[in-house]
Amino acid sequence: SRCNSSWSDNKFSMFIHYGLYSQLGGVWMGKPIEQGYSEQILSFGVHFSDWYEEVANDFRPEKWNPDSICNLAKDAGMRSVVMTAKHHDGFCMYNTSTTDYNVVKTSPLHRDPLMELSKACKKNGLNFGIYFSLIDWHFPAAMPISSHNADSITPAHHEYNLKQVRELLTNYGPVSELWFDMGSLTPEQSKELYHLVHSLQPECRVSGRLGNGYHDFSVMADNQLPDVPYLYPWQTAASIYPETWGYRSWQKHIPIKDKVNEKIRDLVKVVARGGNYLLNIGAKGDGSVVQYEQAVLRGVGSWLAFFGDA
Ligand code: FUL
Repeated sequence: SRCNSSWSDNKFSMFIHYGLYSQLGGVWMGKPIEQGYSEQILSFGVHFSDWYEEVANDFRPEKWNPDSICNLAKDAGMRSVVMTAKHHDGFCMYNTSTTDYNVVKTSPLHRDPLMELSKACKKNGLNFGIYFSLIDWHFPAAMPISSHNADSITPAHHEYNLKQVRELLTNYGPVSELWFDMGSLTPEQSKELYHLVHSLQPECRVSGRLGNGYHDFSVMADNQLPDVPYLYPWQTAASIYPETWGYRSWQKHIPIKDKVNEKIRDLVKVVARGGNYLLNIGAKGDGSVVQYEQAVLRGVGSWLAFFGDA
């Protein structure tokens, strides 16, 4: 597959996990849920109960401010921003005609966080990318759920994914990367999605987690840092704390300077081996960014501005 130099130039990028789970912040029925990542609380804490849907009634992205998020990314020395359009919980953070289970429909504000971010990225000269979960714990035809992940993608679920990906690549401007995650697809399903992406946006880079070898760049395991260089385009996606990607209200923090040093070291390790480093923030339910995470990103950015001639 072709190598897009602009994607390879995105050495350091921002990942954003923002969805219904952000509203829960890792707490269910007053109890901190320690098992699993907080963005997967539907599986580990709520145990697939329909009650999770009701979280949508309280979900209001009133402090979602894509311009300030873009400023934070730029302060950090990042060149692109990749946001969760749909995570495993199936809740769409964008305007879709495929389901009413989407933020524009359910939230009283009727805002489209993904659209606002896409526009802000354009305005701020940043590339804009989209995370899309291939598994969906809400779509009925994706059932039964045999474990916390689906073992396969049913034909109806695949059609649903195709429709959603088509919307995302038609309505949200230029997308630098489509970060497919976690599917157990047949080779035909992977191939069809891969070609759909390129037919709609030839420059969009497809992540390795689409499966079956259909990708433009490979993705390491979560938070994995390789010891050797790779020539093929690749990326490490990392979270600020390995325990979670989604916002966790009870997360413990080590001193900021230690966390900044850790992330600078990881960034250098990845970039020196030829990879791209995608560092995550977990927005709160109202869309605001955790102070600690802002400080960490700005700390890395100050170091880059001082030492790096990026
Ligand atoms: C994983 C997902 O299962 C996590 O929830 C998270 O989104 C991470 C970036 O990818 O595979």
